[in-house]
Amino acid sequence: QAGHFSWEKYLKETGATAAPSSCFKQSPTPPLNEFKVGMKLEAQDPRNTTSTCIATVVGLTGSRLRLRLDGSDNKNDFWRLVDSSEIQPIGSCEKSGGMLQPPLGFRLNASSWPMFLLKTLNGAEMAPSRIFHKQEPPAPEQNSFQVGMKLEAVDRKNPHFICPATVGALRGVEVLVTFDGWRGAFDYYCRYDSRDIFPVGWCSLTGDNLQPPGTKAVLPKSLGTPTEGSVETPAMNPTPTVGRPPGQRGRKPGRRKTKITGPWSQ
Ligand code: MLZ
Repeated sequence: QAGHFSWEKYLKETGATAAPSSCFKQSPTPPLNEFKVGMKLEAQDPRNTTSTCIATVVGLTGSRLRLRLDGSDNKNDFWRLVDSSEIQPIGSCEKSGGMLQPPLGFRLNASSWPMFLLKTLNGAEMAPSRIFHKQEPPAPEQNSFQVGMKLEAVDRKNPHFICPATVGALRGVEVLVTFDGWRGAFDYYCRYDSRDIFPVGWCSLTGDNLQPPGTKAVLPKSLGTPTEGSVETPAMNPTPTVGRPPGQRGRKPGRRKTKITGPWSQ
């Protein structure tokens, strides 16, 4: 299913243009991913960004790593580009005078952290420093996106997915990322230099898995009512994406309908 989406045809059909790669804070040639499942590294705790923690690579997808913080559960995995500044080799934290912290939601008693850390690192397969990328690509000088331009973007509600998207609006240094075919349920604003947005063709270059656009028609605001006659795909999305207040659209919290399986799961 995913393999059948063609940007070339899609851009023709929609008469849209791709955002030029100079708009993005991404490397023109995607960074090589030489990590292996099981390798350990240091990562910022996404839920507590002042903490540096130990993480294990639990999956690989294109230029991204699926990471799990050691001592955390398997419900809070997160994805990072291999050239992210939020990951570094084990030992970096100590070198710069810091201390490794337990993740938010550490499943043991806080007092057992030092011993847990010792055991975790003992005999661990540490990702070698040479496979890390020295620095993130530079950010473009300004927000040069334009409304209507197409791109590929991480679905932040389902961050294992990268999906076709369109710039829906501009707001200073921010861009509104709208997901094609999903009627707004997954849309978000991000900075123009966010690491979650990529030029058209990124996934095919990196081997990441680009999702096809959704099948829900976006109607003009004046016509959009909870009963609009759009193409529904009940198997994919049994929850209506309109008719609930903004901010509560999309999947209901805590009720994931899609079981995540695939090359990214352990
Ligand atoms: N079918 C799932 C995932 C939707 C992904 C949309 N990405 C823009 C759901 O409805 O939650």
